Amino acid sequence: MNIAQFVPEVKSAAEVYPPEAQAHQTQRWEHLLAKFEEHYGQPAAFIARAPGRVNIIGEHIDYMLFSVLPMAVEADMLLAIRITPQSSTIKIANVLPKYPEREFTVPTAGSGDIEIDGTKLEWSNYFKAGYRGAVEFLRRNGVAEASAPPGMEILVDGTVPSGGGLSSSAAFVCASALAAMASMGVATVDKKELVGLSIVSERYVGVNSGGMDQSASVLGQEGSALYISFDPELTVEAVAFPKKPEMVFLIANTFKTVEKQVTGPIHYNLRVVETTLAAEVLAKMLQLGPLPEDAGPLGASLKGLMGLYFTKNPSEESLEKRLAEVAQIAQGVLYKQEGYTREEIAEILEIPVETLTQKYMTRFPVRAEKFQLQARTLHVFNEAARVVKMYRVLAESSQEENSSKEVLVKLGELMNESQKSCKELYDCSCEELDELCRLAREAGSYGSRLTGAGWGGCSVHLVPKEKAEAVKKAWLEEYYAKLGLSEDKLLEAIVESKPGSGAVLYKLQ
Ligand code: NG1
Ligand code: MG
Repeated sequence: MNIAQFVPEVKSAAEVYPPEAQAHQTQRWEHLLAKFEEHYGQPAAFIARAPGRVNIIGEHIDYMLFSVLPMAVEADMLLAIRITPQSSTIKIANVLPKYPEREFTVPTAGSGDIEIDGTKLEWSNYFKAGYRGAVEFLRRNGVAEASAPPGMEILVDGTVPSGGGLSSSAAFVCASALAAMASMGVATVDKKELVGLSIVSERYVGVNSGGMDQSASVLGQEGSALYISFDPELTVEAVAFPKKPEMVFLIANTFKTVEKQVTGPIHYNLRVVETTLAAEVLAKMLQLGPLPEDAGPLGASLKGLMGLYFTKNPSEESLEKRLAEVAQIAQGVLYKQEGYTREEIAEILEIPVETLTQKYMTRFPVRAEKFQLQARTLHVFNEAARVVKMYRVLAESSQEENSSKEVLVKLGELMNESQKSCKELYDCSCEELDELCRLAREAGSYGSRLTGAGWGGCSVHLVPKEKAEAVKKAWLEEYYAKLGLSEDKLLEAIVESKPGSGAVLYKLQ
């Protein structure tokens, strides 16, 4: 399916959430609007809303342009907004006092970009990033208001845990871009444009992000997971999980938070560099010629490499088989299991080390002695194949009224294999995530894995409905009890998640 949809304007909170959540969410929206008026002395004119997401399978492959299978969740970021045309100041506050109120001046066409220091952990950076992306987008498209945008007053209420793997960052960036557009008089926003500009925006915050989170947040559909592809263009297909036998997705937070702004150089941004360099090294060693340059966050991608390989070596095999073939080739070519130094990579690519550093490690710096090209590449190709397998199993089982338990077992196995690969090949799990997965499986989960970037944050579990209580009990007694959590925090620990709808703009009369 191609995306030619616009972000809808809704008339009430109730339109956005599943029936059982509507009463509670309506109260939350009303509370936000009341707080807004109390804080700024005038009523708000809009609410921009964008949800978090949970990734079911396809981890760390979006930035290599392979398809992923996430779903939007109910937890979201709400921005209540008033436009202040007489002022050139944007004020942004949060219902949670731990996020202090901030103020900055709107950028006019001559005044340069809004400054964002991506090396600092500052909550309003995410707003600024989405805002800046929207301004740049509108200027490119000749929207007059974008050369001198009006001031705004904003109050934020978010229920997506931060640093928790449910992508509070993308939810915040997408909602902010939407808010910015509303302030500049843009009533209808093409979803695909919003996704595209939000991906670029998130990179202003210092993370060399892929496109999964922003796509899921904007394109979410109630009741469906999303099969999202990025190449050759962004497409999304709704996929349903079997209704029978009954199953639930449980999300369990490790409460180990990871802030990518801080750990990027040894975790997330480093993985983007490793996989990009793996694509370059493979292209060189296999004498495939130059890779397509405009694709991944740093240019080359493993999907681009694979495309080039099969252009030169045409194959009639299925996508899974072709992925297995390139994985096998990569294993042989990138044979150094201890990893590659900068010098070794520069030599293979026949460029000076300085050029290598400048091209791949300057805008998003990384710290590493050795680059693990083989292990990372194997994860990417195999994980991409698991996504395709899951998609096929789901497409086949959705034809049937009653699918069998074996279908759920198969889906669970794919999730378990994904976790193993994230841990062993991608090195992005941690003890806490492993422990939550182990406890869940022992209590009856079919499939358990980390979700999002990993190294902490949340885990996701496919659990037969009748085992859900047992799994929760095991976590509470054997994991959460040790953390000494407050009651509030404990309530946030485990979420039973249903696929939710995507970003919207709520216009008050
Ligand atoms: P989280 O950790 O949820 O922000 C990140 C990336 C995704 C994707 C996953 C790993 C950002 C904004 N998001 O998700 O694009 O690469 O890690 O699959 O960086
Ligand atoms: Mg994030």
